Amino acid sequence: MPYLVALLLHCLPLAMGQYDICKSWVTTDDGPSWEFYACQPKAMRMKDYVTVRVDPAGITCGDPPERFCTHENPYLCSDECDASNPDLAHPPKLMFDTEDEGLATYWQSVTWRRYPEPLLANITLSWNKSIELTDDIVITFEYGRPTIMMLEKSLDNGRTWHPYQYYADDCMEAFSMPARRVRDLSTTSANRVLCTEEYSRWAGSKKEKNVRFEVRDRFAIFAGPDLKNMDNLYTRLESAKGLKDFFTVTDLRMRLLRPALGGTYVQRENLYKYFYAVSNIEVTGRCKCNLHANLCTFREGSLQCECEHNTTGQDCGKCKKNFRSRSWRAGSYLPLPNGSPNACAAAGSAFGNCECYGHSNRCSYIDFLNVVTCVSCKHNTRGQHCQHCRLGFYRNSSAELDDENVCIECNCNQIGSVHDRCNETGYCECKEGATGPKCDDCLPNYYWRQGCFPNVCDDELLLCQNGGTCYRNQRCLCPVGFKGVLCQQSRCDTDGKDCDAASGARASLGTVLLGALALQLRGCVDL
Ligand SMILES: *[C@@H]1O[C@H](CO)[C@@H](O)[C@H](O)[C@H]1NC(C)=O
Ligand SMILES: *[C@@H]1O[C@H](CO)[C@@H](O)[C@H](O)[C@H]1NC(C)=O
Ligand SMILES: *[C@@H]1O[C@H](CO)[C@@H](O)[C@H](O)[C@H]1NC(C)=O
Ligand SMILES: *[C@@H]1O[C@H](CO)[C@@H](O)[C@H](O)[C@H]1NC(C)=O
Ligand SMILES: *[C@@H]1O[C@H](CO)[C@@H](O)[C@H](O)[C@H]1NC(C)=O
Ligand SMILES: [Ca+2]
Repeated sequence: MPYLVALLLHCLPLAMGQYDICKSWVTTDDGPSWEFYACQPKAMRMKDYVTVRVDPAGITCGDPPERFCTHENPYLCSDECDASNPDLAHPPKLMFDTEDEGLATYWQSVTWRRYPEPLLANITLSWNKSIELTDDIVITFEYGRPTIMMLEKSLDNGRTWHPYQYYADDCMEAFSMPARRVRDLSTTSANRVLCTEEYSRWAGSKKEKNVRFEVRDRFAIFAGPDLKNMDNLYTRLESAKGLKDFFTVTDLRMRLLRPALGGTYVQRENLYKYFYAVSNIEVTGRCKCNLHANLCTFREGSLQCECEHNTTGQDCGKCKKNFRSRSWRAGSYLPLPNGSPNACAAAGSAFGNCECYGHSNRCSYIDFLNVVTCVSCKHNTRGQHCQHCRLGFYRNSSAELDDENVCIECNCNQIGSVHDRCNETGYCECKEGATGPKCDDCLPNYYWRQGCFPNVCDDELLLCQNGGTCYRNQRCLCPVGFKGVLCQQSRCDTDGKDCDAASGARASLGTVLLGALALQLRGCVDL
């Protein structure tokens, strides 16, 4: 029975198509064991998981209620949009509902009654998850497709936006770009952003409703017209720089820049027939899981990969804790047909037991020591297993050994410390008089001036005398007539000339001081 299960699982990759399973239990000569493969989730209807935002405020019709006409019947304006009436309202969510046969439900904008001011609307779709497109984006417009619009995409949850495709009935006029078709692109230009005129010309509002972003046509450049040769596409996705990212989005934005005109000119006398109405936005794609998951589920309001290969994160973009003996890598479509899982490895399991805690990808054998050692330890680590911190760094006690933040810089004060090394708790070795973890403070009775120096004067033991004042513990400012470190010495003691000069300054001194000075002066004259 176990053999049968093994056999069944082993056959699954073929039965289910490429990259559908992440691992299987296989029997080899050494007995049964797990085999791992690159894997990806199935493509899904992404409109079911999207959040939408329509800008600017007030662009949705019906508040206040408004009548509108159609291009087919421009003078019979009997249709009404009223946001307060569910039967007549056209809110954004109707772009993502499931349509009943034949009855389109749609979001609708206000009419172009402010012409010639442009009628602009942004429809922004957000998934809060990277998605890889697998089929065309199809936007369905009731009552005519815009004559100018633009598709933009974001790869970073809406922080930055990039043009994806331009659409106009005249590309040169609208965007100063030549009109091109995706079908004419080549293998080297498969990810070019272009302007197309295929979806903007007037063809009767009932006839051609769809605006496409042609994912299949771009895939077909590599995989052939019926996408039969997917192996070639997967090979190219691995090797061609930027090609995978071109089909990856977290957000999409349709910038509607000019509505359908139904003719060459805007008829000013009947502006109620110009507006946007979108009944459906179809986005088909799969969660981007870096080839480390074959399931993607909707949890806590967002899509999340169910990561295998001991990876974790919304996109399986990092290794699980304790599985960081080498750096994380995405799985690869190559070699065909099962790809490489590039699984994260448990501590101590890879590289012939040379553990590097994820700080190095390379080990080397040192012959004369007979040891295997990690090479080029990153993140300021060092040692045979990158298990120590480099000199000038100390161990972050709240981080695991395989954490990128495991080593913290000592940051010793260059002047106050003996060298730039510190002990295991980050304390630097201080020069005389300096203190603090980084040696940037002075001990009591020391003052800071390009290092710590013993106080010359203070308020306690080293008092300035004879009315002198202590300047920043560095020196006494002595009254005229006194000198010495603490102003303890009269200038007259050594040099009679200074005494005369001092008498001229009497007026500027306080009375008490003056008395003392007068006494001293008298003594001086007596001599
Ligand atoms: C639409 O979005 C673009 C940025 O992608 C912004 O510059 C523009 O002002 C927006 N237009 C409206 C009508 O909100
Ligand atoms: C986006 O997804 C992340 C990861 O699942 C989640 O933590 C975050 O709350 C989500 N943000 C929003 C706005 O839904
Ligand atoms: C992931 O870790 C588990 C538990 O240690 C192990 O059984 C499994 O084989 C690992 N998977 C891969 C792909 O390395
Ligand atoms: C220490 O490691 C923790 C856990 O990784 C991190 O959050 C913190 O920022 C690190 N501390 C410093 C000072 O780098
Ligand atoms: C580091 O130095 C400080 C200050 O000298 C000391 O208090 C601490 O115990 C030392 N830590 C270790 C681990 O030696
Ligand atoms: Ca609809």
